[in-house]
Amino acid sequence: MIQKTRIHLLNSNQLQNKSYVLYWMQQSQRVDYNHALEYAVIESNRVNLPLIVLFCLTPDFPDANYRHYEFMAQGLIEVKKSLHERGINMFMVNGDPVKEVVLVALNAALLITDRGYLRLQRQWRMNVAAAVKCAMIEIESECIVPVETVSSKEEYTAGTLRPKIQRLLREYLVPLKHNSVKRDSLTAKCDAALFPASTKEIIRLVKPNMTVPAVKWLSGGYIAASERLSSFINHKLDKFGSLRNDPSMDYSSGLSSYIHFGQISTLQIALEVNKTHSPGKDVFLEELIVRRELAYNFVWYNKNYDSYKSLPSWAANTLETHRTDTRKPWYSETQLEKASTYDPYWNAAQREMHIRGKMHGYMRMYWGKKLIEWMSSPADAYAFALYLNNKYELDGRDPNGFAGVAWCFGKHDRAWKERPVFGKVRYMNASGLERKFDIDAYVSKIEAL
Ligand code: FO1
Repeated sequence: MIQKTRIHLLNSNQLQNKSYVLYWMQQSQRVDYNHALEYAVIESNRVNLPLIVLFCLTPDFPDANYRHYEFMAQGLIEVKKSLHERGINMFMVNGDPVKEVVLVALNAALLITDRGYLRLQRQWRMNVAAAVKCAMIEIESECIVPVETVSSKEEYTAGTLRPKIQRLLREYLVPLKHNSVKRDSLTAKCDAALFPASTKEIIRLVKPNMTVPAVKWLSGGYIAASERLSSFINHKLDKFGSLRNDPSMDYSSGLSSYIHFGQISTLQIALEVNKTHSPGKDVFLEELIVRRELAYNFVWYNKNYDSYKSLPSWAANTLETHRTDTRKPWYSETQLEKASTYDPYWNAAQREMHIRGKMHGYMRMYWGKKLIEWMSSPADAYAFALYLNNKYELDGRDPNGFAGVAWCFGKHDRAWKERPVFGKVRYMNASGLERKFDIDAYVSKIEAL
């Protein structure tokens, strides 16, 4: 079932007398648990036209490099195969979506897309909707509860968002079934379309910035994501509540990169986890639903989500009051990027991100806090944290990444006892890591990479 609140008309155009229904797949790069795809299937059956799916490779996606395109391409090749098994043809184009999607939509009776939450994704959709002749409909599939249904404003903390989401879960935490396709599109024609059959071909088309290598330990796509999900439920979920924060252990789900590219749906993950009676279930669902959808609320309602200006006034004011406090030591951006500080824990975290494209969740907080301490101003620290996160993390350039960086500077948190440099923003230090964890074991693990 596709709840009405997931459906948004992006223009007031009519259905056109053309040859196909077009689904521009962008955010939700998957075949299972994709409300936009199912809606497109239902509509194409209703108007008795074949459905074709289009993905637009955008070579200059902000801050993206080879590491990210490789992972995304692995997923797309799988999507193409799975769509084919359902009788749906998938085409790709390469370039600016506003130009490319509009061209392919010239022959579309109806254009469907999924919802994207970041500024650029929203601009793309607005511009495409204004340029096409056919009706364009957006279906929200990335949030378990649609972002505007949960709340009509930016929320202060998880505490204010949680009850609003929880009371809607009964309605939204429900399975989504495949609809069968009446008219297949396997022989449908689409001008200007490309058919890359391998990740290599996709990379050849995109020609990404090659400065950051692909990761070796994780490959993209729904199959790998589903295997990871089962293995997480079977082997890690029970201890997730007690051990997820320990950097020397590996109790995270490892799903965030797949979620970032829409390769697996959080709705599917939540339903699978919900079936268990595991003691880790509630803590996991809090992170997967409440914390993640708080990040979506943040990027949706705060137009400065990728800037220091996004901070609540108490945090901005207290950091400003302490802006001229002495920073000692002080590191240059090069020293930081090369993980050459005096702090072995921070260096290990930076190295982990650099090599694996994924820093342990607890270390992400410590890592961000130290930038406040070591850089010339909090605004510089904020911009640099985002730069590193977006460049190296597989799941950077994402609402969770923007909210995670903002949290280090006080967003979604409360005021603490005032101290130098941080003011009332929460402080974290190395002795906390030493007290709580076998942090040297974490350092050794990273040194061995
Ligand atoms: N979306 C696209 O529609 N086309 C792309 O070529 C593309 C590249 C890309 C590279 C890195 C990255 O992090 C995201 C990228 N995205 C692309 C968007 C992505 O799939 C998500 O929709 C957004 O990042 C939102 O989180």
